[in-house]
Amino acid sequence: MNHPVVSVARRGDLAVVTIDSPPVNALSVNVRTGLLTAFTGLVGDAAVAGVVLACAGRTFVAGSDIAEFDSPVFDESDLNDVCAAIESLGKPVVCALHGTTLGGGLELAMACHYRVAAPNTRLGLPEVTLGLLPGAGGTQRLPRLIGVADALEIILSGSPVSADKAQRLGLVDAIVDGDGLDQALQFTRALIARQAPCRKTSEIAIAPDGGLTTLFAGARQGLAKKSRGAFAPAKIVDCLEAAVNLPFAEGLAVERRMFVECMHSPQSVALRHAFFAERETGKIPGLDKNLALPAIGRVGIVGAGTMGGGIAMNFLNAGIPVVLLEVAADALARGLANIRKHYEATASKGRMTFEEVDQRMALCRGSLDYADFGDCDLVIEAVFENMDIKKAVLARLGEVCRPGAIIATNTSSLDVDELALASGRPADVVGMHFFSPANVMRLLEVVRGRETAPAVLAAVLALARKIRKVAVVSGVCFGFIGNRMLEGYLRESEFLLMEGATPSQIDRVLESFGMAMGPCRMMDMAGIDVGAKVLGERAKEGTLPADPSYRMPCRTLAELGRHGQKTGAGYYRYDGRTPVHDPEVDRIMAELASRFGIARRQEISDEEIFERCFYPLVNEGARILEEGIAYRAGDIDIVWLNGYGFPSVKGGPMHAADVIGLPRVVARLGHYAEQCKDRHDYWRAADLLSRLAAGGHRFADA
Ligand code: T1G
Repeated sequence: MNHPVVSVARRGDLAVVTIDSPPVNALSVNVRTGLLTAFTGLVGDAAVAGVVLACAGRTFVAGSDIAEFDSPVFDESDLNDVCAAIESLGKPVVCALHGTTLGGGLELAMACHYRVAAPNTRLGLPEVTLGLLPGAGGTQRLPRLIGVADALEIILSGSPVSADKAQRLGLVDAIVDGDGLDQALQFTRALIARQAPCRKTSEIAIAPDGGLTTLFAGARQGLAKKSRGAFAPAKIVDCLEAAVNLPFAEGLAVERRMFVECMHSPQSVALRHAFFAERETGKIPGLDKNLALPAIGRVGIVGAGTMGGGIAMNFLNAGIPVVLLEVAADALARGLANIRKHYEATASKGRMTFEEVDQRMALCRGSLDYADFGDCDLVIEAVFENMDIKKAVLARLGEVCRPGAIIATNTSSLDVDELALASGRPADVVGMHFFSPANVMRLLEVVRGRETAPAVLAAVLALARKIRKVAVVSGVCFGFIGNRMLEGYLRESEFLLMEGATPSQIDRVLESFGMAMGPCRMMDMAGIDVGAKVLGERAKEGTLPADPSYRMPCRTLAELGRHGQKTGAGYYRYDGRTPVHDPEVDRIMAELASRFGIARRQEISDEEIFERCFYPLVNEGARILEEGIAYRAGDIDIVWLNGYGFPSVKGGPMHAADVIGLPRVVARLGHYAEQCKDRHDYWRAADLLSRLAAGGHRFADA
């Protein structure tokens, strides 16, 4: 009996149950019902001595179908029933694993009696990264197979393990080369030949261990410190404890109950939103998926400073040779030495070998001559953030780069169209805005210029995946998506300082919301002088609001040499890397307030601080959407989740605003427009936002 996504075939006295549901064989309702039908069909089949469960395509099951969690079909059939049908089949079931065996896929595998894996298989239970926990027996079967401590670590980290490690732990019985299905069939025949038992994982006893109480207590303490208010991890510990203290069926019931709690939690809804939003960022409306893309096999970088060096490492890590150019030999030597120092630090922590350090450095060629870019497929400029300097570099690149080579600018705010014109070949130009530290931060804003050729855009998006970046496409405007939205957030944090709030109060409010760092600590880390310089450029261009008090705290602190951590003082004074409140800053803010006639207040509520920092950010996001600078609200969320330390359990600013409710956002914008006697349109709601709120819609619907 054949099923659309699950088929049963016979290989002599063995049956092969194959799942074929691209792209990742997710356990959709179709797959679950297909499996249940297949295994219940095999129960009484005396001609079948054993079963192999396998998947077609690039991977064994990579989990339950996440898209179903918000739909009624999710309850149509329970994966636990499938697992029970497999485990109690009464003849050996062996599963053949390959690719990424994750979540419900690993739970399915653990319900089988034996597991064989291809050498590069990755096995894991990443549910916690979605604000969930393994909901089909994973928290009950894994500790029975590999022990409680290792199970706790794997489930709390959500990180997959290699086939080798899985075999060492006892999760995999054999690693097989070549045709995995053939090997699994042979393995099954050998089991039958030696009348090996059907090992039911649910019946494996967990060895009593006095140390488990300490283990669970330690895990809970650890979570209190580092899980930053995440909901699911604590439930995971509860489930593991249930596995130790309760019979399997009761433990499974505890797990089910807690799984459903997690699934309905706002945190999991937000994390699932981010999962799919991240996968949408690469889908560009109107961009032909079958475009012939220029190959990028060698990359040039202009500037070996902090950004240039970090950018170079992304390509070296991906095995792509780099030509790193500087204007002077000492600057070049310094740049190369910095890259080597980074790698050696990583090697000394055991995260790479010193041999690999040499291999990566061997791919990096230093240069003082633009002509060396002649055989590069892509050249990225990462020089000083100044229009004239960058224009000169783009013009030079326009001359030396071969026809068809891509020219990219790492500007974080300047007009990419103007720079593209300077190259003389604007169709070959695109913005690639990396975030510091560029070798660590996953986000890459790809700026599509007016004349950027579709193949250039598509090639850079494909390259971004290769260097493990999350690429989000932005149109051309000041600050693109992220930095443009940051303006309103920083503007209000600085007005609040002049009105009497302290840096630590403002940072505490945003950090308790979940931001990795509040605005004042962030500015101190990024460098107040850097922010002031951009404001200075904009003042020269006349693009600042006609408000003399606009971001004066930043400009004033920079003038006073208080550049932040790097000068030991900014919004805070620094004792080493520890920020300490500095009354001198209060004095400066009070002085600015009197200069600009800004009323100081004794009490400013946490709610006001949060709303005045967060809502302008959302409002600017709405403007970015209505102008078509960003394609989707989800893209904006991915920018903030991967580039600005926005709390993942909140799903990004646009998702968080949808949860708060757009009518409330509009109402509060109106409230502060009145309270702040808004003479500069700071608080005028974006048309799109007003329209969505009035229509009862969400950004997700825009
Ligand atoms: N459900 C639905 N769609 C999925 C999916 C899933 N589990 N995994 C991937 N996709 C889609 C994805 O949206 C994309 O679609 C395409 O597959 C390729 O994915 C009860 C509750 C497997 C490592 O968390 O980590 O099981 O954009 O672009 O980079 O306990 O996808 O092409 O239309 O990411 O090669 C647990 C999630 C679920 C794993 C492949 N499993 N997936 O990465 O491709 S919860 C996970 C991944 C669970 C049970 C519980 C990755 C990947 P489209 P991709 P990739």
